[in-house]
Amino acid sequence: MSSKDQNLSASPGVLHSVPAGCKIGVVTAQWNREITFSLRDACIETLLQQGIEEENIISVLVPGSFELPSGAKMLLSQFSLDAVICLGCVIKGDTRHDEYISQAVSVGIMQLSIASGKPVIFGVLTPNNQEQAQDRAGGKYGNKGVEAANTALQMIQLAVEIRQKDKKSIGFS
Ligand code: RBF
Repeated sequence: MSSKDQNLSASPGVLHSVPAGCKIGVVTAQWNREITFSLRDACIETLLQQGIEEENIISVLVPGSFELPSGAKMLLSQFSLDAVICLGCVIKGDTRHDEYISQAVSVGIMQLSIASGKPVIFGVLTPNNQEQAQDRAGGKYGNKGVEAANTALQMIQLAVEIRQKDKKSIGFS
């Protein structure tokens, strides 16, 4: 399904209550900042609305999307986080730079997530042009920052659910 068929600000999953004291990292690329700062603001707003406390949201900037995985790794090494959200926007240009960056970032984020055992969320737009980016950063297709925040919260809930199943299986509650 393309983002044209789905408003990015509408969560596809069901959100229950977020566990108290959750700590979430947000890493934002500064390239195409008029887009990425809009993703970041909508992302943080969604986390706050869902009950994450402001002091438990650690937001940092990296130069470009290529640096998102290393920025996320630095945050995970320094803080005890429940999830990290990576936000960026890689716009197609005259050369194939966008393919190299997008490929490296998506693989880097996935590898970090698996290696760390923590959800690391891919909140990166890969549009063909500025207009497509704006459509997905608060325009007609919603805001990918909201989708990324909701995805992080759903993954945190999954971790809680799995811990609860484990407690039940060894005789607790
Ligand atoms: N970073 C982005 O986040 N989005 C882009 O659209 C983007 N385009 C770039 C185009 C070129 C030609 C170059 C050299 C870099 C671009 N970057 C972009 C920056 C990249 O993610 C990274 O910060 C730099 O390559 C330094 O490692």
